[in-house]
Amino acid sequence: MATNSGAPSATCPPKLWRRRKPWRRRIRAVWTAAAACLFLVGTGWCRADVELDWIETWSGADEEGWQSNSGDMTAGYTSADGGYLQLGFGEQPGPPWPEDGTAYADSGASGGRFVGDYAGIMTESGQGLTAQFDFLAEDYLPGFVDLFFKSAVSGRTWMFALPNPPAVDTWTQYVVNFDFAAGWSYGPGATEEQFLADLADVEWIGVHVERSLELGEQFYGIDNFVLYVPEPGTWCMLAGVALALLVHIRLRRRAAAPACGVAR
Ligand SMILES: [Ca+2]
Repeated sequence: MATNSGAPSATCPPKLWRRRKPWRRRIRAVWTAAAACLFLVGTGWCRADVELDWIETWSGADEEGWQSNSGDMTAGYTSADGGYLQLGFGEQPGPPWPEDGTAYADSGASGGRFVGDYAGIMTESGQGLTAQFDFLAEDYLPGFVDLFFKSAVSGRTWMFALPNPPAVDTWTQYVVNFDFAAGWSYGPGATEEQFLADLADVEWIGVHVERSLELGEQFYGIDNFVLYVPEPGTWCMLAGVALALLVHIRLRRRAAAPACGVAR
């Protein structure tokens, strides 16, 4: 007489496993996937600090936490052109003085998406990290435009000099690689070893502007600021998709397996 003792056989899994309902297996699969994702975040594969490919468009009707580090320059929201961060210098009585300032994002700006461990991203991706933003000179061409970042590792502020925009009232896109050889420096004696070490903890990143020597009030703009390197984000997305697909395939195969005398 055939019995259902629960003992494993070549065609049927153990009784306890066979008694589990499909919805319980699905819940367990979801918990497994969640644990895997937490593991990936914990080991740095999916970074929680720097958010790659996230674009600050200033479409939320405020400064998104970005601020000016200088009393010479204001950093405020404007709704013009769909919203951007507007940097302003007041009228000077003369003689002209090259006022400057940096509009920066720290851990309190844009959800802290632009600060953290840049070096880790570069190591994991095996490629460089890139910053990109659009810049507008509304009335006058600036004296200088630079990309700055301050490292919490050393306290040093690194600078990358950008070419002046070609014309006023036209948006110019700047793309800057975090490649020491491209021209990053904090001053005499700067080395690539220091640069890479300092990228391990970026305290803030920002756009430095020195005003035109014209005496009149003048405004500049920043928009669409983003950090990106394709590989890490794409890798995690693909890993997540592959994991979900694997779970789905296993569930489908188990659902299609012989019932072995156990009601489902
Ligand atoms: Ca915008």
